[in-house]
Amino acid sequence: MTRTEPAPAEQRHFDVLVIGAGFAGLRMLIEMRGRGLSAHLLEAGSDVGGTWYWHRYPGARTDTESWAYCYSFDPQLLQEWDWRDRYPSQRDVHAYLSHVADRYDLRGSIELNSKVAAIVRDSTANRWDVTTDDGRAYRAKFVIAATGGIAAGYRPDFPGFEDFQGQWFMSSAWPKEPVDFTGKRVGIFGTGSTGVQLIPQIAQTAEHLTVFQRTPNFVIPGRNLPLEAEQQKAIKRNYDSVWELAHNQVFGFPMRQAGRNANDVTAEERERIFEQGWEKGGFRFIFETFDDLFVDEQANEYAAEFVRNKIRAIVCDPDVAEMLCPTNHPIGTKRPPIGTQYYETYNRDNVTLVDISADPVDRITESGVATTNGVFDLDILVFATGFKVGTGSLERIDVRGEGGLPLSEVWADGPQTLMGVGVTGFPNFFLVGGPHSTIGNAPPVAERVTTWVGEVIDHMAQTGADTIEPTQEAMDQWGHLLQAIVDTTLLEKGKAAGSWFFGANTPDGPNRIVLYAAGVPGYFGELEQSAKTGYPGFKFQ
Ligand code: NA7
Repeated sequence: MTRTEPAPAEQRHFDVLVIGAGFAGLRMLIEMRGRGLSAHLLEAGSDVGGTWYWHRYPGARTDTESWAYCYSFDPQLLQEWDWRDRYPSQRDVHAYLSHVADRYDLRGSIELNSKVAAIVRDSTANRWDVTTDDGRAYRAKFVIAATGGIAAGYRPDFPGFEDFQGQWFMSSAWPKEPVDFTGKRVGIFGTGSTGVQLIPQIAQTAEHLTVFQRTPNFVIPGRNLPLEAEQQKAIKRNYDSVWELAHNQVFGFPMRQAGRNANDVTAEERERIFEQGWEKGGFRFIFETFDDLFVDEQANEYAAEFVRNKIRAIVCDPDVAEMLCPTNHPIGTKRPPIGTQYYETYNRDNVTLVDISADPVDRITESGVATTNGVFDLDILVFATGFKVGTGSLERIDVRGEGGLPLSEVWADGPQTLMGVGVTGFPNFFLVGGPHSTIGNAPPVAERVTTWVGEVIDHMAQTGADTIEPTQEAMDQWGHLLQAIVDTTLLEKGKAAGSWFFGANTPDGPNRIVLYAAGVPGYFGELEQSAKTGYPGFKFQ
């Protein structure tokens, strides 16, 4: 019998291949086209959106105020797009990114349902060969990985998981059809930003919700509201100053520094200021109260105790309240979740909190979860258990640089990059929104990196350079700088509590800083300085 071999797939050639159609990838496609390059984008999902395509779990919403959670490059777009709420829902951000794809006529250059399997360097030809898991083949001079820093979902490997007979869901790959919790006994793992959004939503319809909490977090009320027409108009009139503020604020938010330290005011004044911040809600509680919360332990403890007292005031059962009070890390050293009716949810009769740090999970069973001291019968399990941060999304792809060197080998002990944009041994391979870029509001950061990449590609064209890659020495220095920055803050104290800032949230994580922690102005300054001074630390050939 003869077997018909499939015809080799036709290889399509581009100047630039972008991987991922989230905020970073779409903006990159616009940038590359604008600079006259042939650019093509491959996206694993069946629509654009990235995070805002996959994370469609109930309650999914940004923690950043809508008017700064968007692109700034087109003043017309800023004027024409209307945000409905203070914090846009997943649906609204997805609608925005879909609008962007249509508005700039990007869809013809985007292939959806295209899961990239391999990105392999052909050094002789100075090209990258990219293949999808269904055998489509591409070749490009530049590859830009816009695959997301918080994209590869992590599910703990509990013994017995495969025995579970009920339904289970991961927040990071939620089904398109709504999940009906009505009359169901639901268990959830994860009380980070995602769990905090999901828990109040599930509690509304489930017969019973059991929350398996390992570490309590400092949850700040978001105080989401519809945006009034007048407020929209005022923001649109002042967009220049919105971005001016955002680009100069540590997290990339349009907020001003408080201009005072917690130790410099009386106890009454401090309480009043914290109360005001709590009422304003969201990150304003952190950034508009006092400026020393991340650097002074005493100042941080004032804020932490203020939140604990709020928990004690909101949650009726004092034992449950104490279980919800974080004590093992300073506030902000793990990413604080922003919630809506989060603590109030624990006053419902159909919600039970289980402290699995005191009563650990023994195994998952056919009918639920067995802890050391209890058995919980459940119909549905939900995992909001975080991500393989930074490196996770690229680890799923077989990326091989010069001499066939796997990226997974270079990153075996954690990410190594220069400025979060390039890796030694991977010429003409850029990262955007990946590990080692700054902590902070993702869209402005993605935009800034995008223009840096666009400028450097132009610079190469002008100087006749064919390749760019960082030197090992420069990459090592960047790694040292990231640690030196952390040493000036309290952030290291979050590591032992499993902060994802260090990839310490997964058992095989790097346990060292995966982000530039000096924030947006410092990071933008590094990019600007690099461009102004001829890209030191990068080799051009
Ligand atoms: P996070 O913030 O990493 O939270 C993950 C949660 O899952 C957190 O409560 C973890 O507890 C919990 N977790 C992780 N592993 C386990 C195991 N093995 N058992 C029990 N519980 C576990 O992820 P999110 O999705 O909430 O948020 C990620 C970012 O997305 C967020 O910061 C925003 O930037 C947007 P732990 O605290 O580790 O004890």
